[in-house]
Amino acid sequence: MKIVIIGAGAMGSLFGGRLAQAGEEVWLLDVWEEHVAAIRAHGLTLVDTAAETSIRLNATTQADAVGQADLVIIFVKAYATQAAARTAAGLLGPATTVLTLQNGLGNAETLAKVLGAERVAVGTTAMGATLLGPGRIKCGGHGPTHIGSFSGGATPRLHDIATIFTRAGIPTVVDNNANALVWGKLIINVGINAITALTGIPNGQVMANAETRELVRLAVAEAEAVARASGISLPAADYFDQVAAVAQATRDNRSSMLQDVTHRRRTEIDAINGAIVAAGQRLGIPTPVNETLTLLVKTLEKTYLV
Ligand code: KPL
Repeated sequence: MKIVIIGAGAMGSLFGGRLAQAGEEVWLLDVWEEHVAAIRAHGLTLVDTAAETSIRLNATTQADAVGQADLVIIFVKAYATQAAARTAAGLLGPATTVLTLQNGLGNAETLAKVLGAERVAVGTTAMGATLLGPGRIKCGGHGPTHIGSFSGGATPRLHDIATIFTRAGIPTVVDNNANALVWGKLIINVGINAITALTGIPNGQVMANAETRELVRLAVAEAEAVARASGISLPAADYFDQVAAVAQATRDNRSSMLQDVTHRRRTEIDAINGAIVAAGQRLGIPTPVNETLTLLVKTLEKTYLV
């Protein structure tokens, strides 16, 4: 299968590396020239507890060098989805599937508007990775990946994609309720990301500390209320417990939003806590804690973004 990954950060590179190792034709497409140049010159290095492996795969900054894809995986930050959709449009063949495994709400909707809902698939992944530097990725957690059709229709090749991912060491199942899984993952990010970004603590400390635990409880309760009012039947009964479990499983991780503010990058706050606020406003559900977290993260971003 010819697979193009748009957004070759830690997770995009991890997926690309594993799929290339399994013999798939993989292209990494990213605007970060040093990363692309390092991969072209020395291969992509995946650092695992057991070993360091160098993998040869295609990497480019130029979408027009890639050609038609069977599968396009979108891993860019949520605010870059619109641009990624336009790039993906140039890679489509008659049966190309476009899969979003991004954080936040609204990515699949953005892709569907540009590319057509029937070819869009959504998913969540509990695989973990950290970018060590150009061309170097550290493998992190090894959890399941769920994928499903966005429109509920017959998105091309979903089962083949799950088989190929699983064979490549990315255990994947097809799920008919993938949109609800996206909401479930969103609520976990609502509970962890902004709080860690504002306080600088690793994921594990979020529930260990009484004040941040209370903030998680309030932010997550608001998000659950918004999900219910949106007609989402969430896959788990209690997201406070879910956040506790994920925070414990990823206790040494610095959340993606904490990494963003540390490196003075734009965050995904609008697609996470901000998305809960926006949906709450539409549905008449108050979300004061998510609103405060959103405003604080935006204030922090303004101290370093021009
Ligand atoms: O998805 C994550 C993120 O950091 O964005 C969690 C689950 C919080 C793990 O760090």
